[in-house]
Amino acid sequence: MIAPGSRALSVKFILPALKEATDPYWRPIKYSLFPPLGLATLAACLSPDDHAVIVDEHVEPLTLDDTPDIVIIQVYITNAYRSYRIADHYRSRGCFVCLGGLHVTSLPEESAAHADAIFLGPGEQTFPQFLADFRAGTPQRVYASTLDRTLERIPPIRRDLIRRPLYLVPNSIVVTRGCPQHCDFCYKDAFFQGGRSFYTQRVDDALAEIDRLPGSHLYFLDDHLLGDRRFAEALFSGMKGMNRVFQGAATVDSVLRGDLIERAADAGLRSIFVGFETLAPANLRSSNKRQNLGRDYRAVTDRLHSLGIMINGSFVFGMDDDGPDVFRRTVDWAIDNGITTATFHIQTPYPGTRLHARMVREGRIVTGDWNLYDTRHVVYRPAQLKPEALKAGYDWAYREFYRWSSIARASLHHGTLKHQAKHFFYASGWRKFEPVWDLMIRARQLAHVTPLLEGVLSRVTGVKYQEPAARPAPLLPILNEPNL
Ligand code: B12
Ligand code: SF4
Repeated sequence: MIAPGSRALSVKFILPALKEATDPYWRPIKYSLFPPLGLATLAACLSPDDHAVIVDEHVEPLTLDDTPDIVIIQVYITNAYRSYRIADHYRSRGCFVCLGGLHVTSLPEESAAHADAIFLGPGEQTFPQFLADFRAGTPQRVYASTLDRTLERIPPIRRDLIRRPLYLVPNSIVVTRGCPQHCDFCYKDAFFQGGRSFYTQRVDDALAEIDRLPGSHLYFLDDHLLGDRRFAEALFSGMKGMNRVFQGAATVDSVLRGDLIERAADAGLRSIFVGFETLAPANLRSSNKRQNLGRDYRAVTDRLHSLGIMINGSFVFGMDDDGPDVFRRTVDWAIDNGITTATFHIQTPYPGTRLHARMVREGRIVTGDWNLYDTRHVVYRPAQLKPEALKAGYDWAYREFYRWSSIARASLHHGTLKHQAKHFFYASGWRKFEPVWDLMIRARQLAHVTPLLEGVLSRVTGVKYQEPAARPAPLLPILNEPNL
């Protein structure tokens, strides 16, 4: 191993690609969407003299014949095996290898066998500590993020290390960490164990970060952009006049509560990822998705449509209350309610989650092959469905939702021609023109798509948000529902 000291370090940050790069489900466009923000966040902790490079194997080749002082690898469950092979390779070349991320936090012992140091939880506090230890010649084997988690006073993310032309959405951004909810199937509680599990940047820092991003389009990758009302209100108020259009994610209840969603729309929110997950209350109860219980999903879609916000609905198949009719019911509901794009998942018990612990207790996990934990394969025994029926129903749901006739039917849900056209082009562009996307990616022409995307995300309603005192009447009766 190279002896550490006070000299400048060479550090290679790697996001390994998954095995599915070679399988029929591989969709280059999905993996050319967002740059590796987590790694760019860590790179900001280096000294100005250090030399850093970020390689995202989803969009560029990874060369393995170098010998940096430190190799940092981000491990998701579906790239875990590839991550370990790369880690073993660099360790055999004498490099110091650090593994971190969601999968390492879930299964530290498995990962530790391939690393000189492992990192559990978010890295904003542990990585600088490691760098100091490494320079002092005393790196530890395990760094666990627990107390004093914060996004305050962290240096600006190293966007200069991101090769923007390789991504459709180079302006992705995260201004919070975690989520205030506790769904049993979610990675969140395990990853943030032992400390705060939902916290935000300072609003000024978030606005400064937005200001540094060129163009007008932004994609917030936060788990729940509306999770902290005060933060979100201040953020949206600061964004007014910045001439941005943006996309983000939030929960069903947060869309219905108060007037945050109007403020978001007014600041430029044009499309939102919403975790509907299931239409069955029993499933919501058994997965502790309490924030969705008793909520009127239709009111959510109506409210978002009235504000001209497109909806990417997330739905999970194979929960214990799901029978053979779940696929047709869910797809029909999504189309009938004008959902713009849908993300379907086969329920996947991630190690570290309460769902996984329950499935293990009940003896229902059928494979520990992490490559299959991609929400497209059945890795457990469903309660009511045969595994083949679950897989077939999932495939059917995607085909059915994205048929031309279904896209047209869902588009017609909207009142104006402009709104209908926007729905139609966005939904079909995302799913129906894959060969064109592939060509653009290969020709490194993704930057030319951004203006198109910004055009599609332009405002379709004339509704402008007004502060409550200036507002003559509620925009929709539902907004003033007292118990929401
Ligand atoms: C953007 C995103 C994607 C992008 C990935 C883009 C990219 N280049 O990273 C795309 C669309 C490709 C994607 C695909 C998938 N995703 Co995804 N994705 C996300 C999302 C929404 C945001 C990631 C992000 O940028 N976070 C913000 C940054 C700042 O945090 P971070 O990346 O975690 O990095 C921090 C720490 O992890 C840590 N860290 C990470 N690595 C290391 C290494 C070291 C050494 C150290 C010190 C620290 C450290 O420090 C960083 C700063 O705190 C997350 C949800 C989430 N909120 O994280 C899901 C998420 C990561 N995805 C998930 C899944 C399941 C998938 C898919 C399998 C889903 C599917 N059916 O397609 C695929 C496969 C992905 C793969 N590569 O294997 C799950 C992962 C579950 C798990 N246990 O692994 C998540 C958590 C969503 C969820 N709620 O379930 N995804
Ligand atoms: S609301 Fe979403 S991000 Fe939050 S705990 Fe539930 S699944 Fe996870």
